Amino acid sequence: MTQPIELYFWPTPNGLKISIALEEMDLPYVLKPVAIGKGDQFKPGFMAISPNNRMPAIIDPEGPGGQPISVFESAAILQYLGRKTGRFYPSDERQRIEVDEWLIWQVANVGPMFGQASHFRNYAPNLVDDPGRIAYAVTRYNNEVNRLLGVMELRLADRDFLAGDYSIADIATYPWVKIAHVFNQDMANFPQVQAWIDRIAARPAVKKGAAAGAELRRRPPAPGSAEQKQAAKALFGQTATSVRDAVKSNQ
Ligand SMILES: N[C@@H](CCC(=O)N[C@@H](CS)C(=O)NCC(=O)O)C(=O)O
Repeated sequence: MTQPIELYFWPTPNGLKISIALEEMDLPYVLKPVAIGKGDQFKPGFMAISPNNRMPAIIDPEGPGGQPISVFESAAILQYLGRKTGRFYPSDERQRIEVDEWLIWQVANVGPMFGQASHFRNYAPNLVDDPGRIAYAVTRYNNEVNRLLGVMELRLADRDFLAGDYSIADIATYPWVKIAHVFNQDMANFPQVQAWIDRIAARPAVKKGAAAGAELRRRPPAPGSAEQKQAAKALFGQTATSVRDAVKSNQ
């Protein structure tokens, strides 16, 4: 019997990429929650498989040669799962390069820029004390979100998916882009992107994967609340020293 893949996960866009992929690929999996607002990402057991103290990560008990393997970084995980199953990741080299381009476009652009837009919108401490001071950052990252939606709008003008057939590039991009409206984006300006979102959202496996860990999900904590302070302590102001200390205190 196939042993389930362990998915180290929290229900954020980066985590949901992998639950969606596992559903699409019909691979059995178990969720291993990593409560990033509480500092689980610094636990030595997790750091051993994800040394950048970020989720998602996976352990596949039946990796290459039938032996266990761990993988961190969502793009590496998606490529691994695509190669393992032969699904949503073409084997033809030209088609594969196109998928890689858009997959890496996602992890190098969409994730970081949407992530920073979310940070300054939901977490930056000056939001409470002095909202004017972070206006530049909010504008900067919302503009980047807007620019990236524009890139997608052009790309999708004459195709249904980012790179050939529906692929791991779409799976990686979907959980971030479907929440673009949160960053003051008017999706009426991006009809091709909205149609792409609707096309992907209608897939049964996407519905299932996007609901993974629903019981763990909460609204971003209110600015200034105790919960926000705990999350801010775990998540922000990380330095080499603070990460090393957090790992030590979890030993
Ligand atoms: N490039 C990474 C990004 C992963 C990432 O940023 N994960 C965030 C949650 S969305 C995280 O684990 N944060 C924990 C922390 O900041 O300490 C990937 O694509 O896997």
